[in-house]
Amino acid sequence: MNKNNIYVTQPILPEREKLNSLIDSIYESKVLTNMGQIHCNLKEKLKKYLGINNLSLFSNGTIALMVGLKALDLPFGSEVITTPFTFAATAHAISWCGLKPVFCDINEQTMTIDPKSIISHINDNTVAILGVHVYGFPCDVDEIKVIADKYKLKVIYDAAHAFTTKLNNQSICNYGDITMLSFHATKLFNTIEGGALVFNSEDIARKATVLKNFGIINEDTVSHIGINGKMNELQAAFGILNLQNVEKEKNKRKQIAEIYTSQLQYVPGIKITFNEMASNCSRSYQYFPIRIDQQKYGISRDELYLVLRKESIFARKYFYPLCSQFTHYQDEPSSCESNLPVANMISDEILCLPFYGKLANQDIMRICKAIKLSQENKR
Ligand code: T4K
Repeated sequence: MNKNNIYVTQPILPEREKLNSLIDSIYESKVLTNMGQIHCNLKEKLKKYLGINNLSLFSNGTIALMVGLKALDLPFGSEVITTPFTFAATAHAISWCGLKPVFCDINEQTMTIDPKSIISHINDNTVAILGVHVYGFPCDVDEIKVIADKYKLKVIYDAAHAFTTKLNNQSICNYGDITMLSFHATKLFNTIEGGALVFNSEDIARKATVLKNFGIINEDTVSHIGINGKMNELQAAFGILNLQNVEKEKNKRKQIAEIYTSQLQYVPGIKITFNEMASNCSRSYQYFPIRIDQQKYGISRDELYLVLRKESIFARKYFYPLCSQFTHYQDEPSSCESNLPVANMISDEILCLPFYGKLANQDIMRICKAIKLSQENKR
């Protein structure tokens, strides 16, 4: 990586001395994985941090999501309604579990799954709804609950971007049957790779915890077709230490978000998506997505992306292409453009700007200047 390049994110890292001391304890115990002491400590700390009762740690968010779906015992081949405006992992986890993702459209303000569109895709094969709290915008959890109760559907949330999101002063993980968190290096809170499931039922929590350990109950009994989804001790050590720095990182990102907003909110054709967030939600500070209205801005999102790259600024088009445009899904009836007008529009307009605590003020100003100049040059 070139030192002068500005990437979309940069991970927080534990202090070396503190990490060394945890590594010493791993060397001493010789326990490297299989739910050791550091793993158990992290689990308890996360439960406290999130204010929840049932949580299981995983080696990454994708495996967590797959195990979550498996734990719900959904019939093979049945349909799960989801959003196409997400990372590949969401739709792929559904497919890997032998289920069928059915894409519905999203709400223009929150960019999350649209309840009206969910209803229009429900049929006799529908068994679950998988919503994504994209960029930390909460899905319409109340409306989704009403729909799920009415049609007897399970609800799973992908909260990969929503570790610190709160709705009505409660963690967003309190909604749905299961919520998945990602602790990948690119996330606000990271364990290098890693993830978790949060459950509203102890029974499902117990089952998912067995599933992530090959389905092993004890030395004599293997009760399920499980997989290896365990978080190891080194990942957990990163987690214990990074958790101490999450609030600090979040506050720095808050300041950066304020600078971006003040610099860019009056640039014609630039929409700061977070200006649309409802007042009962608190932000996750995971990404800083803007939308580019080509008519008003003068150039397209793709052109701005290239202008920034020339300046060594590596913004990212999360999420373009849509999952519905991937080779494997593109021929599904629910993938056609007319079914997903809002998702297609936003996927062509979205750009996630570099966003991390160590982003220097002069770099933020450089990014804002490049965005303003591209617009002015088109006048
Ligand atoms: N659901 C949703 C909605 C998700 O967004 C994701 C993951 C998942 C599920 C699955 O969770 P996990 O199984 O990953 O736990 C990245 C991440 O790999 C992925 O975790 C994330 N979403 C997705 C949105 O972004 P890439 O291919 O864009 O990452 P990459 O390697 O290009 O990294 C972006 C930039 O971050 C780099 O240009 C530099 C910086 N970086 C990255 C890494 C990995 C670092 O500075 N250090 C690093 O170690 O996918």
